[in-house]
This record gives sequence, structure tokens and C-alpha cells, in this order.
Amino acid sequence: MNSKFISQIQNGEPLAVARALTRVERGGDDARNLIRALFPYTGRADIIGITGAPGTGKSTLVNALAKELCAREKRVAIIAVDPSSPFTGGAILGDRFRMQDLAGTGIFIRSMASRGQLGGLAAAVSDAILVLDAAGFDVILVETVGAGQGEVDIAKHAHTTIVLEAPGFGDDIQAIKAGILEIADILVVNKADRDGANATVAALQMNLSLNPDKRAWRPPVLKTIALQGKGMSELADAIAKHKTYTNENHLRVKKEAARFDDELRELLKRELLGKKLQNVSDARWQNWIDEIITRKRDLYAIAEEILNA
Ligand SMILES: Nc1nc2c(ncn2[C@@H]2O[C@H](COP(=O)(O)OP(=O)(O)OP(=O)(O)O)[C@@H](O)[C@H]2O)c(=O)[nH]1
Ligand SMILES: [Mg+2]
Repeated sequence: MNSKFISQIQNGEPLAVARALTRVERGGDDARNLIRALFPYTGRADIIGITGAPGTGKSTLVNALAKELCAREKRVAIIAVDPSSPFTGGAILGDRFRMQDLAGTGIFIRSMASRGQLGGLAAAVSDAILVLDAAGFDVILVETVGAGQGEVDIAKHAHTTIVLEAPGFGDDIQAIKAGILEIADILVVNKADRDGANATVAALQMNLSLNPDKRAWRPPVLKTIALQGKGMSELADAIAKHKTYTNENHLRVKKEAARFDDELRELLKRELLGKKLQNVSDARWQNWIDEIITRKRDLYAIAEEILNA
């Protein structure tokens, strides 16, 4: 691995960081070697997950929050995860607007939609977080759609997870079903300029009381108007408070352990599967499926054959 490239990344040089992220998205040996070289320099950044239903205002809020953190002397990077097609015009236009909005602030933004890597989007996002961490960003904001709905559940591995709601979006029972209250460290009712914001806050507060958390941390419910940058100072304060809480209770290490535990298992699954299927032709695979659907053989028998090959 080119040591000049590594030190450029470590210095946070935007072009080098962008190139590193592209490499990580492509995957393969290049990505692997890069992560191996950078890994010793990771573990410092605060990873903040922002999640919520489509249209609740995640992107708008992430931009506004990034600016607030920037004003607090933090070096901020944004990863916007959009698992939908990279060809949807809306996403691309939205990106362009966001980038213009952040121009000249020093805030680094990257959207990821590609599934180029064998490991899929989730693995690419995990590696991207490592790159940005090694690049010396203090805060990495990771925006993902949904909670438990998206294929990318990065939010559950963040040091702090912010869940967005908006008035009128709230089928609150649905929110509880999706386990939102369990993953949220901070709840935000965005679009507080709209009718019904207070009702949504009250509903969330009530749900929190009905489902008392085992944690000592009770997620605050904040109101924001992301479009006007309102409520960002309170949100940044709540993030800082949660960080103090996690540090004092040694939860940061625990969260990290859970994150790498999951990721190592996923990685092993992919690697083992890849190795076992390396020399299996499409025709052979199709033949196995045919044997199964015609009830000649069962799944266990086929799996055993593959494992013992
Ligand atoms: N009235 C009002 N509109 C807002 C506010 N914040 C965001 N919006 C608008 O809500 C719409 C969706 O905002 P986005 O930031 O794109 O929402 P998102 O959650 O990122 O959406 P997806 O990425 O599609 O899931 C946009 O038209 C925003 O301008 C707010 O505080 N008040
Ligand atoms: Mg968005």
C-alpha cells in the first residue's frame, strides 16, 4: 500500500479521502489492503446515526446539524446511505443541492448507493466509516432510511442514534413495532413548524413512559425545524450529553464490541460462502435447485455435499 496515499488520507486531504471511499465501494483486494493499512488509526471518531421514515427531513437535518457541529470546531463528515437505485433523478438532484449547501464549510459529504462490493452496501458503509475515522474527522454522521426497514442497519452500531419523526407521519404504534424506541438515543420531531408537532412529541413521551427502558438513559424528545436550522443547538447539546453518558458508563467500548462482533460474523459468512462456491458453475447450482424442486434430494443433502467438497 502506497504510504504517501495513506498519509494523505490521514491528513484528511479531500481528494485522497474521496479516492479511498471509491476504492472501498469497489471492494476486493484493494479495499481490503487499504482498510488493513488504515485500521490502526481508527477508533477516535464519534459515529452518529440518523434514521427515520422517508421524507421526515433526515437530509435537511443532517446538513443543518453538520453546520452546527462545524461551528463548534468539529471536523464533520456525512455519509448518506441511499439503497434505492442510484439512477433516480431525485436522489441525484438532492445530492447536488446538498453539496452546494455545504460548499466552503469544510464538511465532507459522500452518498453511497452502490452495491458494487461483494459484501453489499452495509459492508461498504462500514469500511467507509473506517476511512473517515482514519482521516481524522471528529464526527461522522450516517444517514439511513428507516429503522430496521433498510438493509443497512448502521444506526444500531452508532455511538449515538437519532430517530426522526415528523407530524402526520406518526402512526406511533408502527414506530414502536419497528423497535424505534429501543434504538433511539435521541428522538427528534422535525417539521415542528407544522400542525401536530406537539401531539407527536406527547405521543412519543407517552410511549417512552409506557415502555420504560432498562437503560439509565431516557431518550430526550426534541423539536426541530431543520429547514430553518432551528433546534440544532439543542440537538448538538443532547448529542454531547449522550456522549458523556456513554463514556461514564463504559458503553462506548460495549457498542464497539457489538459492532465488530456483528461485522466479523457477516464477513466470515461472505468469505466462507465465497470460498465454498468458488468452483461451482451456474449450471451445477441450477442442477441442485432442480433436484430440490423435483424432490430428488433435500436442502440438507445438497448443503452437506457443498460443505464437504
Ligand atoms: N416544513 C418543513 N419542511 C421540512 C423541514 N425539514 C425538511 N423539510 C422538507 O421535507 C422534505 C423532505 O426532506 P428531506 O431532508 O429530503 O427528507 P429525508 O428524510 O432525507 O428524505 P429521504 O432521503 O427521501 O428519505 C423536503 O422538501 C424538505 O425541504 C422542516 O423542518 N419543516
Ligand atoms: Mg434523504
